[in-house]
Formats: sequence, structure tokens, C-alpha cells
Amino acid sequence: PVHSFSPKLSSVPQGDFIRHSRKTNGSGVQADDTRICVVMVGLPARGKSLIAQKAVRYLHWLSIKAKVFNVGQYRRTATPNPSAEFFDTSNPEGERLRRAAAEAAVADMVKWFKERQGLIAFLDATNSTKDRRRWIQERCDQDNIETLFVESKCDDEDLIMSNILEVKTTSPDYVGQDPEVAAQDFRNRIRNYEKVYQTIDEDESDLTYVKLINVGHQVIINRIQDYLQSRVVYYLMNLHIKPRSIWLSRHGESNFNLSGQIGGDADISERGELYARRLPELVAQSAGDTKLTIWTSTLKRTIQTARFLPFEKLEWKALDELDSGVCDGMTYGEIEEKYPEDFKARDDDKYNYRYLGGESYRDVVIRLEPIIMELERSENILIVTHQAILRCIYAYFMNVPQERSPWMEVPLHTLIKLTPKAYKTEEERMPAKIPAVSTFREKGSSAKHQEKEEGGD
Ligand code: ADP
Ligand code: FDP
Ligand code: F6P
Repeated sequence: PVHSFSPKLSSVPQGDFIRHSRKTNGSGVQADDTRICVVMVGLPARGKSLIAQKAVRYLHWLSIKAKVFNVGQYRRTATPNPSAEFFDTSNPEGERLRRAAAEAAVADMVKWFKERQGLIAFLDATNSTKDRRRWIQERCDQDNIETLFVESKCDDEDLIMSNILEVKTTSPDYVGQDPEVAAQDFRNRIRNYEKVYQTIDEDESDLTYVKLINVGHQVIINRIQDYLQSRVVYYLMNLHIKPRSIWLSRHGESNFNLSGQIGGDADISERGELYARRLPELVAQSAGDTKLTIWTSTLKRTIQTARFLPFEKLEWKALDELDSGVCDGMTYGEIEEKYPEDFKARDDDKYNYRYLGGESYRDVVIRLEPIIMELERSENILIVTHQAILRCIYAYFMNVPQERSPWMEVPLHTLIKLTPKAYKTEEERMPAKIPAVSTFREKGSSAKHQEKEEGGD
């Protein structure tokens, strides 16, 4: 028999990442006051800002409030377009202004923690001397803020030059300037920092730190203290910057899609089969000779859709569709009729709504976390998966907020290509031009099965 729903279910706080990530007090319960200042360390153009921003995107995706405090932005209010001499430590005025910018950023960060606005702050500056790091650590200690120093070291001159050209010549520091002149000035700025730069060493062995050397080729970890710190470190260790793309596709139209039923483990329809047969060509058009690895769920419809692709395939249980519990196999219309309150509750807060005996989007994100970690480590991957799962993965790469992600339209029979670039992910959509039903239901709309076709133009 089908259980009747308790409308309260959807508002019950759900198991989430944070619950597992607080400090333990021996009983397995974590204190509510974990606050971490991640202090970025390294010469300019070592990827510090990029690493900090990516980590914040990852943490937000996991519902952990985090923020980057970029000292460069504070410095820019007083000195918007400094030349390299500003960063020469024998320039007392430059030293004073840089110190003031760092103090302002730290003061705002401490205030942010005190106002309980978040758990993890990234203090993004070069923080290149021992004195500066000691001062930050002591300031954080005063307010019981843990410090985690993340040093990015890189001596690959070609990579640094390409970083400068990719992100620094377009920085607000150089508006209206010739890119070549800007690049030369930025190299001189780095030279000035090099004169005083001190890598983290034995004198600082009391600090909690991670050193990422040559983009994670070597990683040195010291005194990592708790779960949340170790999650951040593990994430940072897995990042790479090799050019690559990630392709996403839903399975071909299924027989359940045709009848408007959700969940289940149906076969693909005739049109779904056409999509499966077209997919290799579509992928070749998009990826050329690039060798891909295919990830599917363990459900028939994704395995059937991927079966003609001439690449290695891996099945992941974590990629199975959102579990709709007692509603599995029903149409939206049947759910609306049988459980009107739950149907509405899901519309009101689709991200947090958990089906009885099933999952919410929030639950799905937690089970997808290892998938994201593996994606960060990997190169060219094509994922054939399901509507809700694809929305969650897409939301991570495209930084889509939780209120919006469960409502995104991801049509059947369309290949999506995501290409991570510094500070943004590029997207391309390729419809296969094979008609399919729409499984998308707009917020607040009645659940009558829709006959609209999609992916066919
Ligand atoms: P910083 O904040 O250290 O001045 P940015 O984050 O602005 O540097 O630099 C971004 C550039 O650094 C991007 O081109 C990116 O590909 C590259 N990058 C990312 N991670 C690293 C790393 N660990 N080492 C060196 N370069 C990196
Ligand atoms: P950013 O690249 O983020 O703009 O170029 C180095 C720089 O950061 C300067 O803009 C900024 O003034 C400085 O780092 C802040 O770091 P320090 O306080 O450690 O110098
Ligand atoms: O209808 C296809 C489907 O993948 C169902 O199996 C699943 O329950 C649903 O989409 C998820 O989408 P939504 O969260 O919009 O109901």
C-alpha cells in the first residue's frame, strides 16, 4: 500500500554536508562554531584567485556559506592603477597602502564571521612573508577562527606567462593599457614580490597548511585538523588546469517519458533508440578525435543510450535518477491528485522537498559530491544521465543557485558541452533534431501530461 504523506516531511531539516563536517567533540556531534579562514599564499599569477573562487563555488553547491576576500580589490580603492614600483618593498607609501588594504580585508572578514554570515572565508592576497602570515594567524586566533594556509607554488615560466596573458592583462589594474606593456609591468610586479617572498617552511610547522606545487604535481600537507578542512584540502588537491570539456546528455526518450511516468527503469522508446544511434555522430562533431570516457547511471535507459559510443564506459549508482520514493512510477497528474499538499510543497521548495521514501535535490547533491570530485580529477568525460542529476551537475559548473537549479529546462535529445575556462565555464548545446516529449513541468502549472515535443528543431 502507498503511505499517505505528511506535509511536514518537506520542511524537516535534511541530512546535509554540514552535519558531517562540523568539529567532533568525541560524541560524533560537531560544534556549531567551526570557522575557517583559508589564507592563500603565493606569488602573483599562481592561480590563487581562481582556486579560491572555485572552492567557494563548490562549497556553495554543498550549501556551505563561503566568501572570497580579495585584498587586491581593497587596495584598488586607494590605488586603482599602480605600476610595478608600487609593489617594491623599499617604497614606504606602497607598503603602507598594501598593509592598510590587508587590514581592511581582514577586518571585514572577521566582521563577516561574527555576524555568522558564513563558515569559510578565503583571504586572497599574496601573503608572501612570514610576518604577514603570523599576523593573520594571531588575528584569527583572537576570534577563534581556524587558519588553513594554502600556498600555490609554480616555477613553470611558460605557464606563468600564459596566466599573465590570460587573466592579468585584462585586470582592472590595466584598463586601457596595451596588453604587452601590461604584461611587462606585471612581470616586474612579480619580480618585486620575489625579492621578499618566503615560502612556508619549518619555522611555520605549527601552522595548518597545504602546499600545491606545480598545479598539484606535488602536495604537502601539514596539521590538517578536522573534517571540513580535509574536505577543502582534498578538493584543492584534485584540481587541474589541463584544457578539457565535459559533455552531458540525458538518456534517449524512454517509454516512461512517453507515458509521463516518473522514475522507474524503463527501456528507451523508438525515438530514444534513434537518439542512441545518432549520439556517436553528434559526439564526433563536437569532440573531434578527442578520446572520451563515458559515465552512465546503472539504469537501462542511460546504458542503452550510450551503447553505440566507441569509448570506455563506467556505470555509477550515484548517477541514478532522483529517487521519487512512493511516487515512483506515477505521473505528475496522479501525484497532484493523490497527494495535493505534497505536490504543492514540492513546487514551493523543490530543492529541499524530499519524496516520502525517496530523495530531495539536496540529497542528490550530497550523493553527487564524489562524482564532482572525480570530474575535477578527470579530463574529457561524457555523462549520460537523468533530468534531475544533470541539473545538479550543471548547477555546479555553471554556478546556478539552488532555488533555480531544479527548475532548469534540460531537453531530451540534446548534447551539452561544458568547457571550464579561467573564471567561467563555456557552454554549447547541440540538439540532435530527433523529436521527443517534454518532461519539463513549470512551477505552479497543473500536472496534466504535456504533449509538447522538444529537441526536434
Ligand atoms: P593569482 O590570484 O595567483 O594572482 P589568478 O588566479 O588570477 O592568479 O590566475 C589565474 C590563472 O592561473 C589561470 O590562467 C589558471 O589557469 C592558472 N592557474 C590555476 N591554478 C594554478 C596553479 N595551481 N598554479 C599555476 N597556475 C594556476
Ligand atoms: P591580485 O592579483 O588579486 O590583484 O597582484 C597581486 C595582488 O593581488 C595585488 O593586486 C594586491 O594589491 C596584492 O596582490 C594583495 O596581496 P598582498 O597584500 O599580499 O600584497
Ligand atoms: O520525467 C523524467 C524524470 O527523470 C523522472 O524520472 C524524475 O522523477 C524527474 O524527471 C525529475 O524531474 P523533476 O525534479 O522536475 O520532477
